[in-house]
Amino acid sequence: MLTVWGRATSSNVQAVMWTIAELGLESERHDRGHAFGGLDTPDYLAMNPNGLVPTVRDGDGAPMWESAAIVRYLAAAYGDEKFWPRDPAARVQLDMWAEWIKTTFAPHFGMRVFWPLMGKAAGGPDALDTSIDALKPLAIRLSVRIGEGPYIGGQSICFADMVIGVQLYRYYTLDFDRAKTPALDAYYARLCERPAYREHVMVSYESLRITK
Ligand SMILES: N[C@@H](CCC(=O)N[C@@H](CS)C(=O)NCC(=O)O)C(=O)O
Repeated sequence: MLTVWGRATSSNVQAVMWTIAELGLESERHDRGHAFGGLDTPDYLAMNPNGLVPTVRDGDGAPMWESAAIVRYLAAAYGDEKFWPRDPAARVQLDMWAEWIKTTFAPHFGMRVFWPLMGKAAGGPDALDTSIDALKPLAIRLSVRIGEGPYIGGQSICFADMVIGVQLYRYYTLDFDRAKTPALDAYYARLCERPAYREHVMVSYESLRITK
């Protein structure tokens, strides 16, 4: 049994919950973070000294944090060869895109586009427009890589899709000027057909809107 601490509106929690669901694993999730609080207690900090979500325990195992590391753990521990290729040379071709979206696309999209559109000060009158423009080549790069897909690794969904796909619900549902990326659009549409994606990733983020 996996225990997950973290609110359903956190994209990092969503990546973990989506992976758990795709792998058909049993889990229980406890709301923590944002309006739920609970990240600064000694007990929580003993599990995750960052005071962030998600935190996960697999049975009596040591607590894990960092969502992409947790996705990789789950994939390696419970995924089949398609979900977690055992050949490092094959796996890195997928993992480099998982790492890229987490370290290149997501920070740019999250901090410079998502949060300003959700009411956070954008840092100057043209900052949001500039950031939206700068996001376009990143989306095009990912779209070219996805190509016909249907998934990042080809015919079967894998661990890297969890890290990549979790970013796309907000990307496609916010109202802003996106790059023309037919292959990425089709990839997102395929993800939206997956029950586990719909349940764990297509979650309203309205409660995160900053109103003051
Ligand atoms: N790199 C970490 C980032 C964790 C993180 O920033 N989590 C956010 C939610 S997405 C958080 O805990 N925010 C504080 C809160 O929810 O109260 C990961 O991928 O797990």
